[in-house]
Amino acid sequence: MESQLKRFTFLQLSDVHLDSRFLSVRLGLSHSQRYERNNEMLVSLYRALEEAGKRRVDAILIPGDLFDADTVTGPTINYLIESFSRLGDIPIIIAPGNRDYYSFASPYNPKVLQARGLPPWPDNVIVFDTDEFHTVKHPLRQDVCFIGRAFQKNEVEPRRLLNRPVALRTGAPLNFFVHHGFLEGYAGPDAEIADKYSAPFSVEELESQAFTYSALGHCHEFAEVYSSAGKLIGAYGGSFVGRSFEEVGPRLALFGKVIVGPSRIPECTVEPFEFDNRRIYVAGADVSGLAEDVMAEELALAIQDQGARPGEDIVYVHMEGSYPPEADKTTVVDRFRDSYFHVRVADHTRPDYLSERFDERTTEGKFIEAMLEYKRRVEKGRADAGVLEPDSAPDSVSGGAAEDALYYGLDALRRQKVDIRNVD
Ligand SMILES: [Mn+2]
Repeated sequence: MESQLKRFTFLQLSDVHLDSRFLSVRLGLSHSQRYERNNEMLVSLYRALEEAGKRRVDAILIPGDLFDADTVTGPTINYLIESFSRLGDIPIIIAPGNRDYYSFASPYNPKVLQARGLPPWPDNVIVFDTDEFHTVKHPLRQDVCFIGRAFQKNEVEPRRLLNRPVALRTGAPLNFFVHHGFLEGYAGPDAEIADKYSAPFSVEELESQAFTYSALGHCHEFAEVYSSAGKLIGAYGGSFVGRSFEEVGPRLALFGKVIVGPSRIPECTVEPFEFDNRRIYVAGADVSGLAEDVMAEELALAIQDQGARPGEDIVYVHMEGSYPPEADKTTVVDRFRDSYFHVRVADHTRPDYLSERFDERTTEGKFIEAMLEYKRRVEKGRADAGVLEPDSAPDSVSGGAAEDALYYGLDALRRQKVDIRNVD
């Protein structure tokens, strides 16, 4: 019977990265798009909090990287304070991550807010502020505790924090772990990013702890964590909004539910929920040998295949191949550019100059020969020096750069106009 069951519900969201600089660089958004996007991110967050309020969840769990501490603005903090205070007595539990780290200058610090002329965090906001694990009681529920810690700087945390039992000292039957760190075995697209391997832990280490459920942050793909017995013991919600081309498709927050039945063993479930109206998609096409209109069609199809929604989404198109030197590529992208919120093109195509015959006595012929020889020389020099990674010696000329120079030169000779390749 439902009356015999104990229920606990929550909203989990993390890795929102409000006001992160990153948004501007890779996506190539214009100033006004960036402004719009920043506002939309706040609105998406507001929508999530509103839904949590409507559902009367028992808590909101934020396992880190809510904002980027170094760039977050006063108005954004103010907006968070206002949005959180609208939730009344629903507790919001924050475990600061490496981006929203709790330093003496952190906006989480009440003294900083006071100094900046901002209102204090409302009473329902609970922020872990030391790098040791701490336990806090749910303000309204005797049977519930939260355990967490804070990053105190934006640095990799090398320690295995879960390799011994975290002391709960609660006596409460339901213990929620709110934690920012890297789960070994996580295989999302961001798993290989430098500095991701921070505060590492294994499933076994997590399972050995006495937590009912672990709300996890830091990894940017939604991922559930199961015990060896097949029970859900935690989850990453993933990044809350898409900010880069590694964060494609729907971005999620989680509504979670824990039910304790007659067996007294808690059963956890999470339901993903998408709040942001925009998604990022990546599409690519080889346009070799295609006429302009076919090229445009090919690219449009590649974008549609990924599931990008016209008018709403941000699309990254990767073009490769070679095309006839006389083709006018400039109008190709314009045909579908306005169909999406934003289209970013990485153009790795080349005019097909070298497939033509060239007379060795002409300026072009001599130039091509000299540049090909130059390319061979720098590549050999690099190989001799043991430089294998194309990007590892940015100060010296690479074979790729020599080839770029060759094509730019031919552009200039043939067409009196140089197409700078968009190399991201
Ligand atoms: Mn992080």
